[in-house]
Amino acid sequence: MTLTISQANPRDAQFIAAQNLPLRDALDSDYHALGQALERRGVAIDQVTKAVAGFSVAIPSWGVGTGGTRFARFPGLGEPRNVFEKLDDCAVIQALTCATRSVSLHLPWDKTADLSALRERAALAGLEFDAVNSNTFQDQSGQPLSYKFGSLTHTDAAVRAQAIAHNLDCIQIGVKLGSKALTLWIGDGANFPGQHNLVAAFERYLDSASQIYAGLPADWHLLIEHKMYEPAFYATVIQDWGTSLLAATTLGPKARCLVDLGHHAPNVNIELIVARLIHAGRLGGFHFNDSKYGDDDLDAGSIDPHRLFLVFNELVDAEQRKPTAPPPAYMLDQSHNVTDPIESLMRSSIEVVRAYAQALLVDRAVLGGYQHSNDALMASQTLKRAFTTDVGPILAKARQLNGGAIDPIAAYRTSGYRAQCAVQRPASKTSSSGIV
Ligand code: RM4
Ligand code: MN
Ligand code: MN
Repeated sequence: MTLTISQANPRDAQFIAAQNLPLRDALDSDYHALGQALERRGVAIDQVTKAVAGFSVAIPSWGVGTGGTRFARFPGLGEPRNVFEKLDDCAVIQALTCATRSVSLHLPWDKTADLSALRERAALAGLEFDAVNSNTFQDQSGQPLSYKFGSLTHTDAAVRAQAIAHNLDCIQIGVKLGSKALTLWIGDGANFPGQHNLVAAFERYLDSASQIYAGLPADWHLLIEHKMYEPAFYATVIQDWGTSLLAATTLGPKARCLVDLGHHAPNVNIELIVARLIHAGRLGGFHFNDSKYGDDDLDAGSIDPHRLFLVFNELVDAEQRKPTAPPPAYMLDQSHNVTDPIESLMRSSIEVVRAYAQALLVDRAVLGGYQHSNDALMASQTLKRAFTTDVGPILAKARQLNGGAIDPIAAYRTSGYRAQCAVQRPASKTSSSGIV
């Protein structure tokens, strides 16, 4: 890819308006045509656009750096070198897409001595802080005890105490930033049969997690994230939604389950898991990404957009049945190894919003009728009709109404932001960017 050398600020309202100008008329006519088609289906397009314009998915701070695999990482140009620069990149994504109003931090990757400056920088960019993520899946330099054989479930109480203290620290930092949740994902598990006592390891988890739970402020949630395998290859302690739900119900009402789309066995019906967690009143959050084989962390909607739609179909169904229930925390969780992370995050947020918009188009009264009369074909057709509707004009109109770009990726490329970063942010060997 060649980089455009230009000095435009992609966050500047005038720059965005100038990019939108040549696209405006075509959008208006596409939007009008879609509005007419939807009207024939009894749907008022402006209502859908309004809901879409209010939707937001958080950006993972670790997503703006280039990711890698366990084989290699190929750093990108102008990567953010600290949390402030990560926020700057998030601000660009938000300015152009207007669908990413918050950032999810990972600690200690995003550690800074000046939390009030960080909060101020975020406020200036119109960004808030979503859930904070703790990290006890790797050792940090200078850390007294190692997590090689686990953290919250380690056999040594001193290691568990160190991991608990880190999580309590994360809560304190999150409080100062205005976060309302701690996401707990641990890599703990066994590589070989016999390595762990499977029952005892889970009991140690519950004991440690309850000490973290006790440190939660009254208006906070603990989001428990499960993952089937990796880094442990035989028996991960919090491996599936059943264990996650068991932990949440044992810990108390502030504990909820977080579903990362990449953390399941192949062919698992994720929308069914979503439905069960909604039933239990314990669906606390989402990490969106896409995958073909495992925890691939590919761009949301890039492999299986239909699954994303089916997940949103459950979420919208729940939202409409119980409008007072707080929605789960929506976050992206991806690793961008071969693309410009800003571009991947922009298109991923757009794909998440697309699935939401498609789910809003499902005629739920009609669907309920077909379900009741056991008309399997027409029930599934009702979903398909919503999924196959091109909601692109609604998404673009919502962005435009919010002051964003009709075509965010084109505007971003025209701005030359990445080339500007390449000059301003010379590569540093100690960069904490990305997942390796
Ligand atoms: C894990 C999991 C967590 C994320 C880390 C970096 O696989 O998805 O949410 O914090 O990766
Ligand atoms: Mn995740
Ligand atoms: Mn993951």
